[in-house]
Amino acid sequence: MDHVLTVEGAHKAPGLTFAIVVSKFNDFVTDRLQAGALEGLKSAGVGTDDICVIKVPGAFEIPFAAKEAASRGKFAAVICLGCLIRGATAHFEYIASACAHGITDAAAATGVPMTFGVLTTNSVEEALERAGDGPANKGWEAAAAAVEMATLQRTLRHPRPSNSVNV
Ligand code: INI
Repeated sequence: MDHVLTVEGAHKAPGLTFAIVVSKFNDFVTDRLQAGALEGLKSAGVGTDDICVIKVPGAFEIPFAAKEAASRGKFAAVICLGCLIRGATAHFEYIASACAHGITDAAAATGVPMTFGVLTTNSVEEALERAGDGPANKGWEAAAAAVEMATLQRTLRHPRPSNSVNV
């Protein structure tokens, strides 16, 4: 097989700036997702001064704040964190769908990568399982994906001569 040019993001992003949009609904879970995201960014070499945490009431409000933050042109990526628990949420499907589509639309409209750390679980137990310590925490996972996408975008926009073919 001939060499195929492959471009991917990095796992470190020192000097890049990130927004974390966190919903306060079910904060016994989202506080843990936020802690995981902060740990994930720290392990990627992102400085505390390069992180802005933005709090919103619920998952439904995440896309609006994510789009506003991205529109400032200051953030390399936006990490979106929330928690919807099916058993406790009559309109679970509507909010989950609006949140996911809203974040997708906001990223497309602004050209700023956004990652999805919004839990949609059947129970409190399932939510807490995904918000524990270490890289298995979905906030950490969303932060790691944001680092990868922000650095991927940087590479795609400013390719080095050696990897500039077709990108
Ligand atoms: N928001 C959540 O983030 N998680 C939920 O489980 C939830 N429940 O259960 O309803 C929830 N509702 C609030 C919603 O996101 C909005 O904040 C509210 O409808 C006001 O617009």
